[in-house]
Amino acid sequence: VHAETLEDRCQVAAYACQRRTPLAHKNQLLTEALETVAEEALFRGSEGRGLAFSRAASVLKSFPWTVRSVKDLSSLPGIGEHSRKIIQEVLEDGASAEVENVRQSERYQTMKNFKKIFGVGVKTAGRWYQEGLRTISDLQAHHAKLNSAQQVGLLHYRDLNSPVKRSEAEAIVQVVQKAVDQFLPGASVILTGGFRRGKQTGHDVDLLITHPTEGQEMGLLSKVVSWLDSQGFMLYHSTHRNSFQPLEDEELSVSATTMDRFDRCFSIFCLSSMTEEPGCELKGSGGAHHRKAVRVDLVVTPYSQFSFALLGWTGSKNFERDLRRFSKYEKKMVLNSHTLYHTEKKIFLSAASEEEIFQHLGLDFISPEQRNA
Ligand code: DGT
Ligand code: MG
Repeated sequence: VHAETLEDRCQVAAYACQRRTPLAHKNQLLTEALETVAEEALFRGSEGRGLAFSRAASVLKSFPWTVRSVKDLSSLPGIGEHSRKIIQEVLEDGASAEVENVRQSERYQTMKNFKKIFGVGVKTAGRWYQEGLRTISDLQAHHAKLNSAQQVGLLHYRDLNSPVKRSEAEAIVQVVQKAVDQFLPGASVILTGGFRRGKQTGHDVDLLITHPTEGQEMGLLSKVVSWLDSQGFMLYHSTHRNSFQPLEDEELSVSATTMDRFDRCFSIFCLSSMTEEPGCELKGSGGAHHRKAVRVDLVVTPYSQFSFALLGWTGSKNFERDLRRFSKYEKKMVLNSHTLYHTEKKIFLSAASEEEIFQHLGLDFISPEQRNA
């Protein structure tokens, strides 16, 4: 047994699912710079480049110290030449000219604003930009270009781009639990996504619904959504039986049989709340009625798949991507939000908890709060 050197202690594992990544980390300036160029690459359709910058940022998020010099990077995996150059510029000059150019560019700013509309992805935003559209007002003037989801998105642009608070997410859990209780007593509603990783705000609310008796959950989602709609809780909803899997890299794309097959509903909730603040419209009545539009994803999962769904929906995206890459390249297994399949033994490995999935993969358990890769 050799004495642990400083270098050993600084050793950073290659896959995000082997690292502990807290929410608050020590290299914010660097990760923001890298994430800007990552986003810009995705806007240009360069997924490989985007992924490379995003991975470099993710590695820095797990690093226990503030990087002071590019020499500190020698023990870090996954940081390519280009990322290194950007890091060096930020360290030496306080900013990277390349990153600042991206931030100033009309195309980047426009794409970013368009992407903030619910229902708008890189392709749509890019097409609108090509057509000469630049502002949200331009879009309002060309309303016909928008599909129904995007029209609702535009209508609630401000609300949907103001952070969802934890208290708001919890209020939505209560509402959905009340709906679920009416149709299937004993079913649970679980808050996942960034909130489960300890974030205090999010861009949406990700909810899993399950029941301990396998099969009982079938048909539940449509009843719950109809009820929520009838009670005025829904501004928009779109239910899918077989959702498309945006997470997969090209190289990891899996056959239709292993894609997400949960009942899933993308929705926009109308959250009402009474405020105690004085001076609101309804003076003397003790408060005012406030309404806020909030993005909510509802996913129903059979109990036998719940652990996989929980692991898959807790994120972060970088953590999920590396879990799947690690499974495939290091373990010859296919992991998704339903199952874990051993491709050589040709068997499905069941799991009653997230811990068991990590065990199957030979990984140390990483708590949700440490999955902020
Ligand atoms: P946020 O909402 O901005 O605070 O951040 P997150 O981490 O909650 O991100 P979000 O809401 O986009 O997604 C939550 C997690 O769910 C994400 O880390 C990966 C997973 N996820 C998102 N979309 C899909 C999907 O279509 N299928 C599967 N299996 N997982 C998904
Ligand atoms: Mg989320």
